[in-house]
Amino acid sequence: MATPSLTLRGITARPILLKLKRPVVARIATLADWPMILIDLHTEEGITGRAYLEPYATQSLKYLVPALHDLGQLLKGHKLAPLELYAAARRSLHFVGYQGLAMIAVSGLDMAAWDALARAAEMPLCRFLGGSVGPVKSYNSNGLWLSKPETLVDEAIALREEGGFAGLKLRMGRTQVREDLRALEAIRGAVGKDMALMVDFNQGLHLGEALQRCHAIDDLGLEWIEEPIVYDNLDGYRQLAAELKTPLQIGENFYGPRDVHMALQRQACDFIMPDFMRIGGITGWMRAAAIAGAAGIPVSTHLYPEVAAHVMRVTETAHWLEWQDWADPILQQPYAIKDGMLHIPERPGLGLDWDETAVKAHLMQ
Ligand code: SMN
Ligand code: MG
Repeated sequence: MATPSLTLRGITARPILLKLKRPVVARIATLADWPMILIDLHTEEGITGRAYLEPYATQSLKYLVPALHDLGQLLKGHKLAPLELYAAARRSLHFVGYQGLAMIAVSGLDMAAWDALARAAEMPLCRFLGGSVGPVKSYNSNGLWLSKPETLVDEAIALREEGGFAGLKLRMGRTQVREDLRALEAIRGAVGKDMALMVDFNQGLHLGEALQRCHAIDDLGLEWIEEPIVYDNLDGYRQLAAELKTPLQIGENFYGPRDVHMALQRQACDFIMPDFMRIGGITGWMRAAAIAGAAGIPVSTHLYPEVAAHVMRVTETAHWLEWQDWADPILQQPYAIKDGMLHIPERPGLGLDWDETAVKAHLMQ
């Protein structure tokens, strides 16, 4: 059957609020609630593209939901060509800036547009992008926040068992360096030396502290050290990357593919891990991945595991997918994890269909 050309009819964006099973407790913020925006992109042909955004701050829903509705209005009647929609949506918001909320809204539109096209073609998105359905290497990022070392042991084992994981991420940046070291030691003792351990400081340190603390963990065989300092201090990152043996990971705060280019030109990191709501959805990801691929830089993902799984199948230097099950409560069919691999379902597009009963229970008024 020929794939019909699609025409955008409008966007419905619904804000919901979930409770996290294991609250985010990071140096930079504590979050017990997990706000999400469910996007339905309607087409004249009756196909609906679906994607979600998870913008951390509940109050941001008040700005992002109308922005998505505005984009739907603005682009009504346009052919559903994601690269063209991306450009038009970016242009429409460039007076308020290319980054921040503007980019987050464009990213949501973009993911839903790609989903609609792949649904129309009746293919999983990874196949539509020229790849194949298959497993994607993942680490479990569902927990190990800044809690007491005693509780971390049980949690690390539970997290490993959630899907036979070979990688876990823990957050660092407790008041005292020795508390962080105790936490790391406890987790390493619990899960053994073959487990890949990533550590994330969530931008919590200034450069002086970062130099000390990163050197203090530099001989522990960690998979990477993530965001020790504020995300846009590229000179600081360059210094850290030059000094440390452990690979330095940044990128969840890159806004658009050009940020990848800038960070790599400045030699600010060894690895990158763009986030889908900031890098520009699937369009932004594909461009970012091309830049990293050309530079030989391994690429991991940040949040949005269901989207991540598809694009990692077509990413030249794919590294680790970050697994979180945080969207599972509102999905009809959550993705399956087995032997540390995320499995892409044989469903068209991203395969995200809302469990409307659960959505109703969490809808914000
Ligand atoms: C993170 C940041 C914000 C929300 C969830 C998780 C963290 C990560 O930096 O890399 O997972
Ligand atoms: Mg992080």
